Amino acid sequence: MVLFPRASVSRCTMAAAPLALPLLLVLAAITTGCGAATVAYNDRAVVIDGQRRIILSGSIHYPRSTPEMWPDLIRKAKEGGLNTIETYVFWNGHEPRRRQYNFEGNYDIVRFFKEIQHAGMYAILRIGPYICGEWNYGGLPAWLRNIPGMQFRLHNDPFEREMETFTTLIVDKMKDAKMFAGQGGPIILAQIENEYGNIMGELNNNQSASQYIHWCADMANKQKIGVPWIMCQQNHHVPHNVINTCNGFYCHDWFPNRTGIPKIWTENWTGWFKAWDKPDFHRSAEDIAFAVARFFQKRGSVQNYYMYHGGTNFGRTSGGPYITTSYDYDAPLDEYGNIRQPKYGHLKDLHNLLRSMEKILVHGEHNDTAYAKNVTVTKYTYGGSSVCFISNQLNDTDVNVTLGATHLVPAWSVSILPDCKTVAYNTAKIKTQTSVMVKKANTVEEEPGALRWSWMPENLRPFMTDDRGSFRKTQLLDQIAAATDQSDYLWYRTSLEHKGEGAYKLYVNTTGHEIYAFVNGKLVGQNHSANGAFVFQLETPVKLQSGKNYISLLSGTVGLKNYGPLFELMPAGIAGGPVKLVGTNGTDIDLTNSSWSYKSGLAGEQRQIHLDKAGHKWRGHNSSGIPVNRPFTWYKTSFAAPAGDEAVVVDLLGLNKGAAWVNGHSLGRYWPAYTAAEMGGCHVCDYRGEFKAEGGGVRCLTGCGEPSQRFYHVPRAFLRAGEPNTLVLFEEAGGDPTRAAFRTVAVGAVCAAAAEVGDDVTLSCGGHGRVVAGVDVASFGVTRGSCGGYEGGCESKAALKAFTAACVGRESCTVKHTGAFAGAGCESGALTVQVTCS
Ligand SMILES: *[C@@H]1O[C@H](CO)[C@@H](O)[C@H](O)[C@H]1NC(C)=O
Ligand SMILES: *[C@@H]1O[C@H](CO)[C@@H](O)[C@H](O)[C@H]1NC(C)=O
Ligand SMILES: *[C@@H]1O[C@H](CO)[C@@H](O)[C@H](O)[C@H]1NC(C)=O
Ligand SMILES: *[C@@H]1O[C@H](CO)[C@@H](O)[C@H](O)[C@H]1NC(C)=O
Ligand SMILES: *[C@@H]1O[C@H](CO)[C@@H](O)[C@H](O)[C@H]1NC(C)=O
Ligand SMILES: *[C@@H]1O[C@H](CO)[C@@H](O)[C@H](O)[C@H]1NC(C)=O
Ligand SMILES: *[C@@H]1O[C@H](CO)[C@@H](O)[C@H](O)[C@H]1NC(C)=O
Ligand SMILES: *[C@@H]1O[C@H](CO)[C@@H](O)[C@H](O)[C@H]1NC(C)=O
Ligand SMILES: *[C@@H]1O[C@H](CO)[C@@H](O)[C@H](O)[C@H]1NC(C)=O
Ligand SMILES: *[C@@H]1O[C@H](CO)[C@@H](O)[C@H](O)[C@H]1NC(C)=O
Ligand SMILES: *[C@@H]1O[C@H](CO)[C@@H](O)[C@H](O)[C@H]1NC(C)=O
Ligand SMILES: CC(=O)N[C@H]1CO[C@H](CO)[C@@H](O)[C@@H]1O
Repeated sequence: MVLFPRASVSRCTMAAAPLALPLLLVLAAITTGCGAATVAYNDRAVVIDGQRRIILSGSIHYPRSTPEMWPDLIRKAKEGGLNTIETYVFWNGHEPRRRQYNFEGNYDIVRFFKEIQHAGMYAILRIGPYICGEWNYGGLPAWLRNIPGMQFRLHNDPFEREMETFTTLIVDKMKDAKMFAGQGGPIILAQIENEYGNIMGELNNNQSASQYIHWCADMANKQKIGVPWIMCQQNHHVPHNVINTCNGFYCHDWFPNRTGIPKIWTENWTGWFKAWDKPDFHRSAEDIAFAVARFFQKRGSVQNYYMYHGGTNFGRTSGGPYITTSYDYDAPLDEYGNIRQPKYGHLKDLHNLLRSMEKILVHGEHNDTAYAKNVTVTKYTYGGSSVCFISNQLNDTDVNVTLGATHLVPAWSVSILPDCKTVAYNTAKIKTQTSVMVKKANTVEEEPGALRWSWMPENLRPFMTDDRGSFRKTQLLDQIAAATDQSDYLWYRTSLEHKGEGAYKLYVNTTGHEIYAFVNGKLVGQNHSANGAFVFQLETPVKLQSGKNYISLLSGTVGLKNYGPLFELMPAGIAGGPVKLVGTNGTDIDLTNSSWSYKSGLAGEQRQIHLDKAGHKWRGHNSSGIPVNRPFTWYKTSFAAPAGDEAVVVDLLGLNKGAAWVNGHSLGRYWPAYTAAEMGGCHVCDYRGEFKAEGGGVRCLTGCGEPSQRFYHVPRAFLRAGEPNTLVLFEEAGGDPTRAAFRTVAVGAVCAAAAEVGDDVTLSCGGHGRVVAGVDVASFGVTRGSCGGYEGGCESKAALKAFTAACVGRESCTVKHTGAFAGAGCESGALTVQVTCS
């Protein structure tokens, strides 16, 4: 129900004069014509054009999708009940080399904000420019480290100068495009720095850190953007001229540090990111809805989902250390932009309800009453109307609460009563369908083995014997210092004279993330670090020949460190070694201070083999096929784009580790040979109780013991319809590409339940021309299995017949649960239906 008409904010309203609103700190008074909006705030809300607003925002990171996907993602966010889109700004993507900028393609940030504006939504610009974000180097360009005197994120001229230059560049771009609210644009809030509070704590709040955070706030305010600046997770030493905000899984018990500012939740984690050694994290729709409802129950008014769409780490400079190429995040929109049900729909229902109560929530008098231990009733009253929340924070006990009538509030849930009498929403009662997505083959051509491959060896020779490195040093250098992150790979080579033949153990002490060792051109060993264990060693037996011997080491990174105080001091590669040949009889040869020759990147990277240019000599198929399980091999195939408009993925099971490109566009790193760990949370899933991403309380994990990422997103924009497309792989560790296959992502099974007679059951195959092929289950008391594999309970012939008649052959259908469905012998109550789409 709607108690007040939705605040009709005219984007043409002129700014109210500050004096007319004495309680408001009016930050923007830019009234440059039609469309300009003022943005201010008070202790309850962000105030836009004099109206207190609820901000329901979702993070969508523009480089993690393609510009072609943006309008659809933003539209789905809006239809999901959001009114704001938030993004970080990705400095190292925009300035890969100093003063050489990239604002093209998926880095076209202005185009992204214009799409938000076209959709009629607000935007939050989180410049950082340090962003963490599970992004390579936390968003900072690696070249920063080569500037003398550089200390990241502390009070020093070199860092502050570069940070100000970049921040100003972004602000100016946004001003030029008239993207700030005062100019008629969508941006209502901007962020400087990111989660610095944690870092300050770890640095014992030292003076440089404190000066730096105040410098950040002053520098930001100097930019005169006309909208408030926020700082997230900065609970102490908060500069007076910014708003501090909360990040976390729950923020209801958090309040800002000073009065007069609203309660803003910048990162409400919808799930969790994935590392190469980890299974998939899932945050249930019930728990995230609980967290959001609790936040609004406790005076929250600005909340952002991190992430609303996670997306993909395309390109080697996207993903942070050990982060998978998929950045799905278990978000309401999946990696490919499909609606994830029931999470999306369950939150949409909540958003629509909260927005219908906007006026009361942001103006109302409020009263919290402890009904019982951990059971709280909150009443907001404004203009003679009231809305109520009942929260039950007990994690294992349902409670009956009398308010108007008696309401059963399940454990770990919040009920919302827009009239303080009837429950319109309970966070634990999901009415939305569950959709199970499948990866399907469309044509014979997409069956494994159908692709024809050619191949090419990576040319290792130059780094095996002769001396054609870029430079030499009698020291083992860190990879970032030596090569400024221009490639994942850095070659180190040295030589030594040996009298007679000798058997040794080659010992290399190195850091994130992998190492290959060659002696006299022959691969003798490899190793990689386990996630978390950054330092690791390679120990492998080697034989030296009489005379000159060459030791060639290839070090590789999988995303650079992105977090922690002084993370620029964290090395990558064989920083300082030692590298030794350990003799069998105690005679060691220490090579640490030998003359080392360096070369960044692979020969194939320099030759841009991924672009499949003329002149590259690919070797074709012969009767015995192509070499498989051969390290350092390039593979190429051509394929037809799958028909239709569903998302496309490539299944790389059988490959080991490397990188993939389609028509020259990077799909990111692949590593299907990495198996996700078995963890405690693999086999338990209960939404009740605090969600955790670490330690004992982890649950609801899937994909345990399976390849941590098998499918890789191929955006439609990378493909050409009606002509051959090229897939190029660089297989570093040795794998078999012949099993690779293209798939499309579609709704497979759909399930929904009706708790009571009279409830509507709506099922949808999600568009793209998919229709219900059959009704598999329509029964009472289903308890075993999950959607897609329900083992029916007590089957209702009447329900089966009704759903078959209404749904089969249709894209979507709605059937009312009637008393007639409960047949002989079947318990009445919850009815569960499962259909298959095709
Ligand atoms: C603050 O910490 C940084 C980094 O450890 C250090 O360089 C600096 O000397 C410290 N400053 C003070 C005043 O302790
Ligand atoms: C913020 O709150 C904490 C205690 O919760 C306090 O230590 C700190 O001084 C407060 N004020 C500022 C401006 O940080
Ligand atoms: C809050 O609600 C309780 C229970 O209805 C009532 O006893 C109390 O007087 C209210 N407090 C205020 C300040 O309105
Ligand atoms: C009550 O809620 C608090 C805060 O979430 C929690 O720490 C505590 O364990 C809860 N108590 C019970 C009995 O569930
Ligand atoms: C709540 O009340 C209903 C109706 O009186 C009763 O059947 C049910 O057992 C109660 N549940 C709890 C958890 O107290
Ligand atoms: C191995 O390298 C790391 C990182 O440079 C260093 O901290 C550690 O001391 C080294 N270990 C040995 C045994 O030298
Ligand atoms: C690889 O590194 C791990 C961890 O340092 C070590 O336990 C293992 O022995 C190493 N394997 C080889 C072949 O060096
Ligand atoms: C063993 O030690 C002797 C002398 O200490 C040395 O000459 C010989 O080369 C060593 N053998 C190996 C296999 O390292
Ligand atoms: C290598 O050089 C460093 C710095 O000069 C020195 O501290 C170290 O002892 C040397 N190591 C060996 C094995 O000579
Ligand atoms: C066929 O290709 C394989 C693998 O590259 C190679 O080992 C073999 O020599 C080739 N055979 C012919 C007849 O060219
Ligand atoms: C439920 O809460 C209790 C008391 O706070 C706690 O000991 C227990 O671990 C919680 N259970 C879950 C599943 O979170
Ligand atoms: C980085 C961060 O904010 N972490 C917090 C996330 O939320 C959990 C649970 O609320 C906290 O324990 C973390 O400290």
